[in-house]
Amino acid sequence: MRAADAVLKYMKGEGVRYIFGNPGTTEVPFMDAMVDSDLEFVLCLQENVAVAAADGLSQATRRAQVVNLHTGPGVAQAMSSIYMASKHRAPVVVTAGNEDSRFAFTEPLLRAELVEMTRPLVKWGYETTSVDDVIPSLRRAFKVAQTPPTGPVLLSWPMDVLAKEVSDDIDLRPSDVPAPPAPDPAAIERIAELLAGAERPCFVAGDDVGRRRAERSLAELAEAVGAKVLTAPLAMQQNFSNTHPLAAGGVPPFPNIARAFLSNFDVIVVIGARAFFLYYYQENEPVPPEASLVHAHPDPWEIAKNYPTDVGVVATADLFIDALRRAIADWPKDAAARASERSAALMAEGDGARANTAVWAAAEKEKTPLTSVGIVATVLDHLGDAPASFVDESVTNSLGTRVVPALEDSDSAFGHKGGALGWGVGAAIGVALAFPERRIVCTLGDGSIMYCPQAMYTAARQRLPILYLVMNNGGYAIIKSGTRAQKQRAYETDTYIGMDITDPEVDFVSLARGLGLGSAVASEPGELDAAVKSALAHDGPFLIDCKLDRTIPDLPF
Ligand SMILES: Cc1ncc(C[n+]2csc(CCOP(=O)(O)OP(=O)(O)O)c2C)c(N)n1
Ligand SMILES: [Mg+2]
Repeated sequence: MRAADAVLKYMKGEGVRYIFGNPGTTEVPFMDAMVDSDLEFVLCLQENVAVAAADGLSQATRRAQVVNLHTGPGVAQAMSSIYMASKHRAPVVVTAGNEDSRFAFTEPLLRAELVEMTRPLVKWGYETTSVDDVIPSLRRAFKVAQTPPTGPVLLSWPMDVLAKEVSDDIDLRPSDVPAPPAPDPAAIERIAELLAGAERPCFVAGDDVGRRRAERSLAELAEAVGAKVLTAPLAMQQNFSNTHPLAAGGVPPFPNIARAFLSNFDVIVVIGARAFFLYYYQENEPVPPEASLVHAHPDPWEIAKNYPTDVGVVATADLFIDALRRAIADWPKDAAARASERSAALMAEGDGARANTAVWAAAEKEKTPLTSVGIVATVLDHLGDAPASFVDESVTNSLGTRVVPALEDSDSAFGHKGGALGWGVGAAIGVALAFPERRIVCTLGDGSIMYCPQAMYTAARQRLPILYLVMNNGGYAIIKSGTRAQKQRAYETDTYIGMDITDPEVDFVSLARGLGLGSAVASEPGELDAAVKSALAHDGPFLIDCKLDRTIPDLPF
């Protein structure tokens, strides 16, 4: 068989079902092999969409997923999503064709140094120049991508190499992904001791908690310790149930408020998050110096990177939490009694929180102009008990998607943390393919969706049940807010250059229709109600252009 046929067989053995991509001449051998493969090629009309969809699918399945791109142009086009995959630590295997190696030396049109181009963004990159290395390098790519700390990898395939023959008996077995090591028992003991003496401990849950599906185990740990659980700034997944009485919300990515949040605690245990991934410079450090900081992360680079750290542990979140739970089970009686008393008090304190959210959301539903909280609450009314996952890139309107729905596990919500907008429209495709029984609710800013609107074509082609909700506030509200906060010329003149999307307005209803979606506009609650009804009855994706208030929000810049 040809090397390209072997590649597809190998991928199938790794559990791959979809290949996201956009082909060119250098991918001809690969696409020819697709004819006889039972893997499904998901055509994306822009390469960022392909990588974002693979990113969403890899995060939702916790397995490596594959993209196939067109040499220099395709990889260059995909770069912002490769950047996002690296920030998300998403195990995406990026493959790309390259020029025929027999004349690559002459620097022809389709020759590109893909390994060089992507070097800062991937865990490992390799160009296969010998047909004998095609399968071994692919095997290594899957292993590297999936070994914690996980992340994207790149393979460059000169087209003549993939077209060559390999033996029909070639070994196509995948490698086992090495299990992460157990955390250092001495460090776990010290942490258990620190927590035994704590009066106001907290856990800060990062994306490794969701990635390793450790959110329930974390809840049991927090109940045993008597500790609130915050989620880390710019969380990707739902790393802790927002209905749990110990849930204390997300630490905002602004240092001043992050400090205000963390000042309530004397022992801060950060699990599987960067400490801390922030958005905007402010004078305060988020970590109060009088608190003890404990940090567990699978990547040793992250530990003690920025702040004095009392105990650091290299560990994935699940193994860390399990080890700490075992150590805490051995606490002396008096420490266990104090923790249990504190736990009961904190649980009682948090018990009523969801009821208040429901009252707030109900009031928001009645408002004209619409608000994001009201919009999400309306969608939830229509969804009832139907399973759903949320994918969010709605910037200043994210709060509604994370607070209003009951998000009880790490499959229920996905967000982005790299900052390169345009990810969400495509990522929703990957999440929808991972969870075919779920409705996907994808909330997007009117600015964000326009970086990659062509993702919607792929969603329509795959007939995915994605509800795209455009939070249309007429432009870049967050940048306006940040500019105004400088109190300089924009503030004095109330003029925001390059931040309005109003002249002309984008006609999202036509845009979506043109790409094969159902669509509707909603400016007030009655219209929204009718639009959501149509959306849920529609076979395939549907976009609602939700008209929001255009007042510039006051953000904590
Ligand atoms: C690829 C890319 N280009 C530019 C930016 C800078 N940027 C950050 S937020 C933002 C505005 C987002 O607007 P929108 O999605 O409508 O959300 P809103 O702020 O209005 O809530 C921009 C342009 C970015 N993050 N990514
Ligand atoms: Mg906007």
